[in-house]
Amino acid sequence: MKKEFLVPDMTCGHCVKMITQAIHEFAPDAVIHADPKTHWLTVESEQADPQTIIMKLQAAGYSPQQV
Ligand SMILES: [Cu+2]
Repeated sequence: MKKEFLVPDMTCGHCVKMITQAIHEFAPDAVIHADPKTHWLTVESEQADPQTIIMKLQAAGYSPQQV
């Protein structure tokens, strides 16, 4: 299943790395596309539900919005 988020404070490659790690920690199957220029984050995963993704990214210091 594919989930899309807008993460305004994902602004560089470091953010992309941190966000990718935070998601892979609980959903190793996730295929992640993250673009720091558009702040768009796409997560394809059977394991990761949107609420958990938002919670984990907030814990990592980011402000994701589901779109
Ligand atoms: Cu950054």
